[in-house]
Amino acid sequence: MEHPVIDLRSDTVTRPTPEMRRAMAQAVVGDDVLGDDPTVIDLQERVAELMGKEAACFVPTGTMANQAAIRAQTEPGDEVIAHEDSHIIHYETGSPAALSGVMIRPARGDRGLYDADQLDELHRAPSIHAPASRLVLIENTQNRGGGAVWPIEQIIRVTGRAAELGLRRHLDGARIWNACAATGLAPADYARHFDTVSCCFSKGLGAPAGSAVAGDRAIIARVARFRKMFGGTMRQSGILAAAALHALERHRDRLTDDHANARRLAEGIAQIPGLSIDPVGVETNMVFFLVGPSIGTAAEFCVRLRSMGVLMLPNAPRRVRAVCHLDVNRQAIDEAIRKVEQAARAAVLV
Ligand code: TLP
Repeated sequence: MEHPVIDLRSDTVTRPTPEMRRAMAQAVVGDDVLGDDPTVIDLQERVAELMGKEAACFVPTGTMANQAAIRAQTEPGDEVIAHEDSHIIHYETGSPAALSGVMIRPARGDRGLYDADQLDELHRAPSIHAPASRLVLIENTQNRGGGAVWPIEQIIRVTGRAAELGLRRHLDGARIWNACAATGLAPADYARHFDTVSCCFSKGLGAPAGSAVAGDRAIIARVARFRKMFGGTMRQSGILAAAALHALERHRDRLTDDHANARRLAEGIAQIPGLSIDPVGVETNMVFFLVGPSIGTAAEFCVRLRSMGVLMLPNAPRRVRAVCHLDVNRQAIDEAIRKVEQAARAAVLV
């Protein structure tokens, strides 16, 4: 491609910084399947501490984190309540059904959020006929909801009601770091309302791979067992854990830069005829905008943008997603706004 590429497809596209690579190269490693990789042990202890939990388990991906947590807390025939726009429904290849044999009962609400009344509606009384309601899932930040941050009061209401109904609670915290950066709350302020919490190091934090699940010792022992069953136990994974530790120490504070860039991008896009977005809805690093009929479909618009060196992803027939991250600075965002404007103008002229 003739232009330098500005890749806004996801915050997963970041490459490790030279300092991160150095930390990886210098990592002291062992065999984590045998339980003696010191850097993995350090990371798990650090995550447990940050989340205010007894233990944590390092896993290769966010998907495995969620799926091992679901498997550890359910039995086949159980039901999990999750928002209809949640990542586990849309992007985890049907694995709750395939790996845990559970059904998902979708909750509804704006921006991927729902409230305690949904639990009263969706929870099933014990019956010989019905699936057993077992687990409630919240995603924070909520990806398809626009990178929305759950208000802590709403989390307290939903998880409080879940506890009253005897349901376990899992937080898909792939981007919990963004939620913390946006609100100033600590990870433990969120985690204390859940039995298990997953988090990712390979998204906004910029590590090449890795996620974790935190919880009490008994549940994390089960998560580790299912990690093994699902094929996710690794050997000298201290190399990856070193990247995660580096990211936790160095890349959390800067997430507010990504949020400011996302807001700037949204404000720029809001000025462009044929595209629509409310910049006030951009709370974290994700920007979702609508493509009007004069421009074509979201997919066509992304193809045109790609030819101009800007990568974004169509997320629905008329909806495009752009995500800000470590590898795009403010200048790149300003350049992206110019290209989006050119692409929109060219589309209208066709
Ligand atoms: N999300 C990816 C894609 O899968 C869509 C992205 O580009 O946003 N929970 C949430 C909320 C996520 O957004 C993701 C990844 C995951 C879990 C899964 O993480 P990975 O990709 O590591 O399995």
